[in-house]
Amino acid sequence: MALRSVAMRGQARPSVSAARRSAVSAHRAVNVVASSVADLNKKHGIPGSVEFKEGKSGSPVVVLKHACGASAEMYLFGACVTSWKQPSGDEVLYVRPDAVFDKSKPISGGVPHCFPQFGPGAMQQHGFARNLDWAVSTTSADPNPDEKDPSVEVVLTESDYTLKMWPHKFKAVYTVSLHGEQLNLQLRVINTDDKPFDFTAALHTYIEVLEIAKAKVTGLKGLTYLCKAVDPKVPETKKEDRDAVTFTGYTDSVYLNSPAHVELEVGTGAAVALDSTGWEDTVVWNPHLTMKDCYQHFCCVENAKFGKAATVKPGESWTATVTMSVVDVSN
Ligand code: TA6
Repeated sequence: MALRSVAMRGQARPSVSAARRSAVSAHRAVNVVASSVADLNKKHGIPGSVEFKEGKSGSPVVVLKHACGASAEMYLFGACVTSWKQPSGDEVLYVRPDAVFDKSKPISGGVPHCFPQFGPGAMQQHGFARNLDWAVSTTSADPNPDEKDPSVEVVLTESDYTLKMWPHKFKAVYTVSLHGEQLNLQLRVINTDDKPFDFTAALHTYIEVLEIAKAKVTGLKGLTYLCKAVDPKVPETKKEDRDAVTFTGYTDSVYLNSPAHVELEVGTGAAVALDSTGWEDTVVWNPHLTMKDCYQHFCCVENAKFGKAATVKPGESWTATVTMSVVDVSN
């Protein structure tokens, strides 16, 4: 079931349903790569809150369940969040019909990572983080309404494969948690090397819309943006003069220095709000007729660090967060 029904019932709300919580309290910190779902559950599972299962093509998935009824799922391959459901069962994210889960390529949908390069460049498109297995380091949950919620932390570090593309030692720590109905995503990149490094990055978030002609992105008026619609390697610089960005053709725009709060209206009276820190830019992408069978059903609104690359000195880190909430914009 899609998000489309949320606002129709007038149930969209950004707040936490604290009264219905009864989560199991636990906290585990183990830095071991578990090889099977059973091992993952034994080492990191918190019954009722954080559970592991076999996803498509047998690929391990971590499932977060909040006592309010919200849930999220993330494949460890690519640390790709592929599902975020409201207590009503409405799905917020979108996974493309051509997505594959056998690790032969990145998962096309949900929230794939672009790291340590966003877009085309010296290495493969969008870097390597989306096509590698991330390791579970910590899971937690807490019964207290205003404290911790179901959460999983996964890590990615350098390997021979990454060093060939990007000659730097690093630790990327990604924390996914549910705060009631909200989805919280935090990425921390630590320089474990002895020289500074630069990177660009994004969370390439696919959100389901009722139909693309009804979708609107607000909060971007007045911003300078890089229009990549003609040639992504040679973007045109433009100024956004629309109150709301709408979709009438192929759209691939990087809005520079965007505000912390951006909303995507999905066409039903509901919107997905993205409140971020650390991510300085916002990318809006819809493939239009280049993906005839699915472009009508989603829009990507991506928190990015692209206009100015992040620079991290040895022993230091860079952190960015986004909180995603469903809000009612029907009035
Ligand atoms: O974020 C927008 C974008 O960079 C587009 O240029 C388009 O290529 C899209 O990502 C999808 O990239 P992918 O490599 O996942 O097909």
